[in-house]
Amino acid sequence: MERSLVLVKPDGVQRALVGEVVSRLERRGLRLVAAKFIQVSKELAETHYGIHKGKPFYDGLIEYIISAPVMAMVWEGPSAIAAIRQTMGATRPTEAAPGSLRHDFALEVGRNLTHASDTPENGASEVALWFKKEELVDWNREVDRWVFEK
Ligand code: IDP
Ligand code: MG
Repeated sequence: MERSLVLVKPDGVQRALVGEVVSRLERRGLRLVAAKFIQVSKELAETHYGIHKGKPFYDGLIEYIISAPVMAMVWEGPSAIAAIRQTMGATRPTEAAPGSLRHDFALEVGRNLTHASDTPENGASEVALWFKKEELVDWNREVDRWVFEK
């Protein structure tokens, strides 16, 4: 079972797309583990996007992510990393597959609505960065055996 941090970024919140993102992940069969609606601090933004420091878009990216509240979530499932990134679509909305969120709702890379972890290892470390252990809910979803093979 893999876990991913998922963010509905400020543009997604402002455009009232939180429900759309949650709905698509729920319908996919992924399981919600944690959620909180927060104003991101500059410190958290810089730690989260540390890998992009020095790139031309870095300053704008930090400004973007702290410009308004975000919906931060943890979702899990088998192959959750690949599944969620597929549901989000490619980083550049004009390259995102038709039917993906970024295809259906976005135009520009700097306003691409969501974040999802890119590897299981980064998923684990991003979940630990954004959530306290006690915020992660361990629950039994009755439908799991009809969604997960094992
Ligand atoms: P990802 O969000 O699909 O994993 P990354 O390459 O990790 O994409 O980049 C992180 C975020 O930085 C992107 O989602 C996007 O918001 C922003 N970003 C990436 N490349 C550019 C760019 O060329 N211009 C502006 N923003 C960018
Ligand atoms: Mg990334």
